[in-house]
This record gives sequence, C-alpha cells and structure tokens, in this order.
Amino acid sequence: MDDDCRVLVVANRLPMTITVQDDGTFNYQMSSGGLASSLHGLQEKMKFQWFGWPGIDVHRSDRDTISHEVAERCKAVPVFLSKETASNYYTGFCNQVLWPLLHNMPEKALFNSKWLAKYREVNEIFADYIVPHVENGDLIWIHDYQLLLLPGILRERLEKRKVIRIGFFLHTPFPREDSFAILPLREEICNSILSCDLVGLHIKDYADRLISGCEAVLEEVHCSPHDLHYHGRKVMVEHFAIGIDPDSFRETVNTAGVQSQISLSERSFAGRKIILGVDRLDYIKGMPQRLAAFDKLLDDFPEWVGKVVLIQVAVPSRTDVLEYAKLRDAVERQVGRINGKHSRIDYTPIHYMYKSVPFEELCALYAMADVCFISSIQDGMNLVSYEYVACQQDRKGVLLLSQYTGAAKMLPGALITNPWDTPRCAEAINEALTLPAAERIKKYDECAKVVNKYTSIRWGRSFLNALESTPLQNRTPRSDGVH
Ligand code: GDG
Repeated sequence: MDDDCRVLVVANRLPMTITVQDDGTFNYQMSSGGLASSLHGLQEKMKFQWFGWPGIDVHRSDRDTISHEVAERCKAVPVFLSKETASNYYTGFCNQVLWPLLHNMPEKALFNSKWLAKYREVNEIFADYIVPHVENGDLIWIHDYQLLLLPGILRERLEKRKVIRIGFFLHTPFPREDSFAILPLREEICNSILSCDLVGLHIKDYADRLISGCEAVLEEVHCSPHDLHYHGRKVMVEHFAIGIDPDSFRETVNTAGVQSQISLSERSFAGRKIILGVDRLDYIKGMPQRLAAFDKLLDDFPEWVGKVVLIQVAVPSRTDVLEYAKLRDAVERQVGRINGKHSRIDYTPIHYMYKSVPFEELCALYAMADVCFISSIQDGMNLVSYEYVACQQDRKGVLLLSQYTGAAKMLPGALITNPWDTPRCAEAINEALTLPAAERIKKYDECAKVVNKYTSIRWGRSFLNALESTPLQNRTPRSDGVH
C-alpha cells in the first residue's frame, strides 16, 4: 500500500464525541471503540481525512468553532445536520427501516416517506461536504448502512472531474431475499453500491447475498465469481472479517488498576462461576433468548443454583425508538422474574447493569468471566466475542457463540449454539461450565489464534490494499481545469 495515498474515511459519526457543557462550551473526546479504534493503527502510517456527523444539533454560529477544533484534534470534517433532519434520517430511516430489514426482521420495520426523503437528502449533504476536499488519486472509504446512497452520488458528481477509487464496507449482514424484497430504495441502493470499485462485507454469505440482491433488482449486472460488471464498470465484492486490536485489551487487563478490580470482584463471587453478557440493548443481540436459556439451566441443572451467576451489561441504545423501549421493559421484567424465582438470601443469579461501563471495568469483566455467552439472533460480526478472547489469556474461558453471528464463521474454538433452542442452549451452558481443562484450553487457543491474527489493522490494511489495486475506471479529469 502506498503510504502517501490519501484516504477519505466517511462514516455516520465522527471519530470523536462532542458534548455541550453547562456553560455552553463544547467538550471534545476521542470515541473509544468503533471504527476510530479499528483504524487507529493505520492512521499513524497513512494520511486519513474523516467525515462524519457530530451527533448533536449545532447552532450555525458555533459551526466554524467546531469545524476548527475537530480538524485540529482528529483531522476530521463535521457534517452538520439540523435536529429535524437528523431525527428523520437517523432515528427514522436508518434505525427503524434499514436496521431491522438488514437484520432480516421486517416485523420491526416502520415505513414513512418523509424519513426516506430525508435519508436521500442527508446522503446528498455528506457529498456536499466531501466533494470540495477530493483530490486525484484519493481512496474514498464509505462505511455502513447510513450512507448506502453516497457512493452513487459521489460517483455521479466526481466522474468527470477526479480520478478516484470508492470503497464501501457494510458492517451489518446483507439481508436474505425475503427481507431484501421489502427494502425501500433497493434499486437505488444497489445502483449506488455498484458505483464502487470495491464492496466489503464481513463474511462470504453476506457478500453472496449482496451479489444475488443486485442481480435481482438491476438489469445489466453480469457476475463472475469475485466481481460484478455493471454499466461497463468492474466492481469487486469481497469479504473482509473485521477484528480488534487485541494488544490494547491485553495491556489494559495487565494494568494494576484492572488487576485489583479483578481480585476484588473475584472475592465477592468466590465459589461461583461467572457467565458474562455484554451488548447494546438491541433486539438483534438476543438478550431475552439468553435470559431464557440461563433460567432453563437453573431449572434443568439445579446443582448450579447458588453456584453460577450471569452478569449482564445492557448498554442503553437508541432509547428514542419505541422497539428499544419495549425491549428494555421486557428484558427488565424477565430479569426480575428469573431473580424472583431462583434467588436465595445470599444468592442473586442475574446481575443486570443498564449502563455503559468504563473500558477498564469492561476489560476486568471480560478477564474474570468463566464463560462469555453471545446469543445474537442476527449480528454482522460481533466484536464482544473477540474482546472476551483477548482478555482471557490467563483463565482461557469458554466462548458460547450464536450461530447467527459473523464471528461464528471465524472462531472455530467457540461452542456454537442456536439461541432459539432454549433447552439445547441450557445444555450448552452446562457443557461450557464443565468442559474438561484440556479441551477448554485447546478450544480457547484456537480462538486466540484467530483473534491475534485477524486484527482490525489487518482488516483495514487488507481493504485499502484491495481498493488501491482496483483499476482506475473513471475518465481522466479535464486538463483545462474546468469542473
Ligand atoms: C456493529 C454490528 C459488528 C459494549 N458495551 C460496552 C462497550 N461496548 C463495546 C464493545 C464492542 C462494541 O461496543 C460492540 O460491538 P459489536 O460488534 O459487538 O456490536 P455493534 O455495536 O452492534 O456493532 C456488529 C460491528 O458493527 C463492527 O463491524 O461486529 O455486528 O452490529 O467494541 O467493547 N464499551 C464500553 N463499555 C460498555 O459498557 N466501554
């Protein structure tokens, strides 16, 4: 990869979080986790320019100050959206139409033509901010379902002006045929995606579905095993499994502060096994299924009552969407029922935390859990599974992983479960808790090998290398300087 190459990274959110303080001034903090940390290692080697929405409503008079600060602190350009536009685009179309349909859950989708119009409009607004920054030779890397129309808009606006390559990475699954058929804008979305030079998804199944989806709605798509030809252009469609930076987790676990948190918590759970769940409180993550399986474990294997706890971190997410509020109510009622049923004076089976925990505490939880249970009913990849493995260098615990995660295709040492089959899941938890040491270590080592090899840096580098090796396909810019 050419180190001088400029990469324009475009994502819904900026790599930093901006908040308004009581005195009206702004606070800027680099986001932990997410795309920013995935690409952190690469940023030191390549020239990155970020674009993203700051996530807050900023008065026009403050926009210059924020743009200046964000450029200084993280080489990013904020894309400002009014509160109303952001709400229709993000809370509306992204989170209540695209998210459920991409995850094959049409029953959770709502339809609203205003949201759809605003989605288009916001993708155009992103292009307004990006176009003036584009230089010949740039790689433009667009991320995720919030910006599905952006590749097409940029291609159209830049085709005759700049020589560029466009890549797109979808962090969610690509839907199955039946859900895809319900997707509004599906033709426009496919047309936009096929304006890219390279399209990436986590696993082969999703890439195959994307190819079939495009073939189904667009005429003139011609497929060969690894690429598509559309309107005289060649589009590569490949899978690039995302990973994490395992060193940053290991280093954090080894700090004195985290080690003392672990000792303290181990003392309070002495004599009890710990099962851990960590998720945004989202219906794709299968929290009710996990709780039902844990309940069944205590019913069917009563020897575990008093001997095992489930620690569940439920991170508040999309709280302005009704489905998420309903899910929270349902989960909290379920936790109450199970605790009511199996608790004793000195034993509470489920420790439920509705909050985001600090990174150090998260690493301590990962390090002290005997089992990490991931029961997603749909999940693009699932990074929690990788993070648990990275933090388990000493204990070598068991990863219980839903078959519906991208990670299930990557981590051969995990115990794979079907979260819908509650009795079998309860048996799988029992198996995880009682696995003989030699087998547990063997399985853990298989997972660790993958987590250490397929890192986020490797993911970013592979994608950008592949993008850079695609042929330049747009016309040469005019030499008279007229745009
Ligand atoms: C989407 C796709 C795909 C969680 N709780 C806390 C916390 N987290 C961090 C974890 C992890 C991240 O959030 C969650 O990542 P996932 O991959 O599990 O899930 P999504 O947020 O749904 O991400 C997913 C991913 O994109 C990447 O492509 O894998 O399939 O849905 O990094 O550590 N972090 C802190 N406190 C918490 O309480 N600090």
